[in-house]
Amino acid sequence: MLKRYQKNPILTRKDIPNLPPNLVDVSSVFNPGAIKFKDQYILLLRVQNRGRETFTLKATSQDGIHFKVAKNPVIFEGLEKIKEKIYHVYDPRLTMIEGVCYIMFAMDMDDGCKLGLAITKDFETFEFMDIVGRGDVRNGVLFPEKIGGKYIRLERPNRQALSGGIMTGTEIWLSSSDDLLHWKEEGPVMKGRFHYWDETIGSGPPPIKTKEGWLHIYHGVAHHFGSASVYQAGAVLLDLNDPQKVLARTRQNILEPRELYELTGQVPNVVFPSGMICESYDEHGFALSEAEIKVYYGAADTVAGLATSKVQELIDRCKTE
Ligand code: BMA
Repeated sequence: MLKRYQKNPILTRKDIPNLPPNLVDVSSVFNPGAIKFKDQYILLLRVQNRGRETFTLKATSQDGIHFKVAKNPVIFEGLEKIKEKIYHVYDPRLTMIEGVCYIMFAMDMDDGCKLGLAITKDFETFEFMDIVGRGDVRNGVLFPEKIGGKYIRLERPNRQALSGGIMTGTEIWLSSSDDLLHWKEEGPVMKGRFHYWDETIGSGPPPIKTKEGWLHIYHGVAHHFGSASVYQAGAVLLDLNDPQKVLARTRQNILEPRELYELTGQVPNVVFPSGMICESYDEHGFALSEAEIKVYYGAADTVAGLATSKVQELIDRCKTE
């Protein structure tokens, strides 16, 4: 189970510095990407102003709990080379591969949601690489190392229309690439389970490598409650050499909206994990089973929360019938 940090939420709109004209008394801060870099915890926050425009802000911390938010939004240099209109860049997922941080995010455009990729080596400058998922797709998440000589990512094609026309998805897929820019769909990894907690699904933070498999947290949405959708979190263990293969998956969720800040807000009933940091690895890059895991999540599309667990605890939870 994930345990909430007692003093949640860790970030609210009050933590976002005013920077006129765009950032003045903003509405919300949620769905942060997370990484540990040179002993600092770094979050990339999704911030919305009262025009419902989206900005990405960096926050840093020494302990992973108390964050200081930078005054200036992140600029993805090169984004302007995309000639089509980009409405929002959001929900960044951060993966470190050989010392470079890759940021994969969603981009709302006229013909649906795309995946964008940016890189940074210092968290001061951010370079936009390209659109790297051209169908309607969201929740793109890079693995921290190549598998079988290829870069690998999970993604969630949006092939299901909700009432109101919003596109979502019932399956998480795996894609592979030689250069991180051109991707080939390999096939589905897992499906939503109709009538239960995870009817539609999408990847959360990038997976972490454990001796028992890739440990991955995802979100599941229950749509069967009349007018309300409930966003929850679960976990899955994927095969180390063939991550398209699911070894175990939590039957019940490991975090669900219960606290007031998760139950009410811009979008009620939402916990949306987007960042995960494991505190210790062995010399071969495997997460230690006793290591603490910090999960950063958006709550009710309004604030950001922190919840923790241990590697082995989550693996055991995946295996529980
Ligand atoms: C999903 C995404 C997330 C959001 C969630 C709840 O489809 O748009 O960014 O947090 O819905 O509204």
